[in-house]
Amino acid sequence: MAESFSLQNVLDTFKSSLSENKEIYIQYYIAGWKELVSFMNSLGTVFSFISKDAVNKIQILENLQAGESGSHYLTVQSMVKYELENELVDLTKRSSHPESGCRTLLRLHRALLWLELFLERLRTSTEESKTSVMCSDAYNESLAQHHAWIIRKATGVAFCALPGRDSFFQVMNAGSEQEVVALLGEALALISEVHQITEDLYGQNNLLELP
Ligand code: 1Q0
Repeated sequence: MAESFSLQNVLDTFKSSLSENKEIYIQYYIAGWKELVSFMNSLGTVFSFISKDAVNKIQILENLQAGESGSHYLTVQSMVKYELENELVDLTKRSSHPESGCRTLLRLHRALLWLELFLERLRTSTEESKTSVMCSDAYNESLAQHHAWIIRKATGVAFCALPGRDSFFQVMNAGSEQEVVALLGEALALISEVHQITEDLYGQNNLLELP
């Protein structure tokens, strides 16, 4: 990434991920996550276990896109159709397709809900609000239910190492507090649209609990 992190970049990449007919381009969806991961890496090594997993999932999707069947991995919609029609998804327990695109993207999709809840808390926060609390509240409402105890524990420790609200507002690189809040609103509308489209698609295909 050439230029430094900004919320605008994240917003722009997720914007590019939405096609005219509301399909989601995997390439830009992944690019959005890459932006977020690079930001997380700048927070310190306490977060390495999280970014390693995110990078691993991004890599799995990139490999699928670069592979022989890459053309089927253009959008989330085409991926779901292709993998289901060709029985490339482990539906009840991990066996012959432990790293399907569908189950891999589902993990990022669940994390996107965390991001949505966290950014909404940041947007409506006051100077006294603690990022660690906002972060763990958002986590408990989303990802935590999918994580084993040991991961929840490690995640809790990492949250305590988060910088304060001021640094978050600065790092978003969007100007004054009011400008950040406005941009957060814009980003949230988009992130929640992308999340909802994926949620509906996965729900219709019974993919929301993939092992
Ligand atoms: C800045 C704070 C970062 C907090 C991130 C919260 C998410 C916690 C996730 C903990 C993941 C623990 C590592 C392993 C988990 C896996 O077991 C799990 C399931 O996968 P599997 O293969 O075992 O079934 N994996 C996941 O749930 C995927 C987790 C992906 C997390 C991606 C997080 C990317 C973080 C981005 C930083 C966002 C900064 C937001 C503020 C930006 C301001 C514009």
